[in-house]
Amino acid sequence: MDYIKQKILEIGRPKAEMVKDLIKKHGDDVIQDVTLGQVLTGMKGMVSLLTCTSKLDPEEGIRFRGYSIPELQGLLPKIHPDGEPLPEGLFYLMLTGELPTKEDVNHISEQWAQRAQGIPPHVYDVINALPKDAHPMIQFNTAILAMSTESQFRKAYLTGMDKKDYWDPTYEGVMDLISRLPVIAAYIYRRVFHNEEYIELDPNHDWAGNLAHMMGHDTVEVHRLMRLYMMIHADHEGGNVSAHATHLVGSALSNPYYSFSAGMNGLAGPLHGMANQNVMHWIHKMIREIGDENPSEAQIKAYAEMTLDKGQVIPGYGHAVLRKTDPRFTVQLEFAKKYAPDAPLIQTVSKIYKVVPDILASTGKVKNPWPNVDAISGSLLSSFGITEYPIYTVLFGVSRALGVLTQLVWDRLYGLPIERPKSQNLQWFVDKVNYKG
Ligand code: HAX
Repeated sequence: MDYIKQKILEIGRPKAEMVKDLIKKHGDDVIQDVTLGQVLTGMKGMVSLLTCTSKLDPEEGIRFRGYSIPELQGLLPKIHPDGEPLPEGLFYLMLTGELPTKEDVNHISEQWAQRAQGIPPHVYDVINALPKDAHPMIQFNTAILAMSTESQFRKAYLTGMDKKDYWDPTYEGVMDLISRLPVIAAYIYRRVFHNEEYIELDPNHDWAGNLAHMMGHDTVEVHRLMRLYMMIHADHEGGNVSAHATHLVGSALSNPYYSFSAGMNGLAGPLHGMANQNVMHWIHKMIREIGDENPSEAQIKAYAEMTLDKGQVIPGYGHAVLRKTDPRFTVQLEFAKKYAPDAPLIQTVSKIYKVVPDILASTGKVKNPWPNVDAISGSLLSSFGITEYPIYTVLFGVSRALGVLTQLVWDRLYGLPIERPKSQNLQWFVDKVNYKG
C-alpha cells in the first residue's frame, strides 16, 4: 500500500471508531439550539457537518488544519524559496493533518503526473460533441461525469467489499480525478479560446505549473500565480455549496466523479464560484458604460449604487460566513502589488475596495460588506494574460477538488451514513412559533 494511504488509514481508523463511539454514548446529547431564522435563511451557523480539512472563522477567515494562508506560505514546500507553495503540499496537509516534507510533495506531484495520462479518449469525444460556445463549466462538468466510467469505487463496490474499506477505492478515484482536472480544464480553455491548439502535459512540471503550461501560459510568473490560485481556492470548510453538495451526493455512496460533479454544479452558481467571472463582467460593463479604462472612485460609487438600485448584487462582495475582508482577497492583493503593481485592473479593484463596502453597509441589510475571494481573482489572472474570464470558474473548480475530495475520503474513513435532514411545510413553522400574522 502507498505510504500516504497507510498513513491516513492509521490516523483514520481510530477516528472512525471514535465517531461510532460518540454516536453510541452521546447520540442523544443536545449540542445546539436551532432557530426558525436559521432554517429559513440557509441554515447559517447551524452545526450539522463533520469536516476536518479546514475551519472558517467569521473574523479571521480560513485555516487549513489549523494553519492560516500566510502561515502556510512560509511552511509548505516550494520549488523556489521566494515562490508560492505547491498545492500538493496543502492536499497532503488536509489529507493527513501533518505538514508535508519536500519528498511527500514530490511523491504526490509524480503520482498526479502519472495518473493524468489515463484519461480515456471518449472523454474528449464527449467534450467535442458540445458546442464550443457552451459555457466552460458545462464542458468541465460533462467531462467529469464522462470520466466516471473509470470509477474504481464502483468496480470495487460491485465486487463486494467491507464497508470499512470504502475509503480506499474512493482515495484512488480522488487521486485519479484530481490528477486529470488540469488536463481537462486546459483542453477546454484551448478548445474554446485558442483555436483547438492543444498542449501536451509535461510530467516534469508540478500540478499547478502543468495547468499553466497546458493552457499556454508557460512563464515563471503564471506558474507562481497558478500555485497561489490553486492553494487559496482549495477548501472553505464543509458547508459551502460546492463542499456540501459533494458531501451530500457522496453520502449516497455515489462515486467521487458523481459527487464532485454535484459540487461543480453548485460552484457554477453566480452566488458561489461563478462570481469570479461575474466580477469581470461587472467591471468590464462599468468601464464600457463610463467610457474610461480608469474609472474614478466617484464614477465607481455611482455605478455601484446604480447596480443596487436595479435590485442586483455587487459580485465579489459579501459572504455567508465571513464578516471581514476575506484573507484570500488580501493575499491576492499583496501578490498583485508585488508582481503587477501597475496593472490597470488591479488599480480599479483597489478603488472598488475603497468605495463599495460603505455603500453596502449603508443598505443596512448586507451582513458583510467586505470583498470575498472573487473580488480580485479574475483581475489578477487577467493582469497576467489569462483574460478569457469564462474559464475562471473552471480554474476555481480544479482547485476546489483538493478540499472537497479530501473531505470525501474522510467521509468514507469516518463511515458517515447517508444524509437525510427533516423537512416541514410552511404551516409547521407557523404552528411551531404560534405565528399570528
Ligand atoms: N450586493 C448587494 N446585495 C447584497 C450583497 C452584495 N454583494 N451581499 C448580500 N446582499 C444582500 C442579499 O442579497 C440580501 O438581500 P435581501 O434581504 O434583499 O434578500 C441581504 O443583503 C442579506 O444577505 P446576507 O445575509 O448579507 O448574505 P447571504 O449570506 O444571504 O449571501 C452571498 C451571501 C455571498 C451570496 C451574498 O453576499 C452575495 O450575493 N454576494 C455577491 C455574489 C458573490 O460575490 N458571491 C461569491 C461569494 C463567495 C464565494 O462563495 N465564492 O465562491
